[in-house]
Amino acid sequence: MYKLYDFALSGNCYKIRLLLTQLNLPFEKIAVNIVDQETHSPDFLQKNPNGKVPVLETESGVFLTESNAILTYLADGTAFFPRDRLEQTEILKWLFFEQSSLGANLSRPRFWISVAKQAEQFASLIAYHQRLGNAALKVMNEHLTQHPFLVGERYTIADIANYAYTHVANQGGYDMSQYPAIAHWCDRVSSQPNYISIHP
Ligand SMILES: N[C@@H](CCC(=O)N[C@@H](CS)C(=O)NCC(=O)O)C(=O)O
Repeated sequence: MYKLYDFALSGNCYKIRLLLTQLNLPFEKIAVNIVDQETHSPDFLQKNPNGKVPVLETESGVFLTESNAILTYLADGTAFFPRDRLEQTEILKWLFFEQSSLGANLSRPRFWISVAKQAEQFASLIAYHQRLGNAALKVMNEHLTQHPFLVGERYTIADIANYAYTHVANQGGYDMSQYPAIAHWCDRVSSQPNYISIHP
């Protein structure tokens, strides 16, 4: 059985919980508290020298890291990552978009505002990330006015990766009423079979 080194509030960990569940793959969750710096213990650093969750341990004891890389590993050979070369490239484009333009700009304000409750202390960094995050959300919203899902008119790991932090962006002070196409897409994602919420 897979073992997922997991932090419950993390969108990056949620991506993996959601896909494992939608693939009907059983897994054991091992809680790692990032607030208490557990990702920097010598034992954890053996699993991921970069000191971050999620980490997925395979049945043969290999430790996989980087949430979007783990998604491609799990989805390989399934409808969540279709074989077509162009579709795969489009999916990878949205996985890289999430890592380079979206995820951290949504997750950092969310962490400071809703988890650490340090909004005042981090006000200027929050504003910096929100400016970049809004630019990325605008790109997604425009794409989703023309398409029901990010790639190939169907639900794939591109949607899972980008949904994880977008659907809770309001917790990072984002005004999501500016993005109606994203709201409809979130409804389509949450209606998929075997959907689970980010909240355990
Ligand atoms: N690019 C990585 C980012 C992982 C990441 O930032 N994980 C956070 C939780 S969401 C973490 O473990 N932070 C602890 C730390 O950096 O000390 C991924 O997609 O997996």
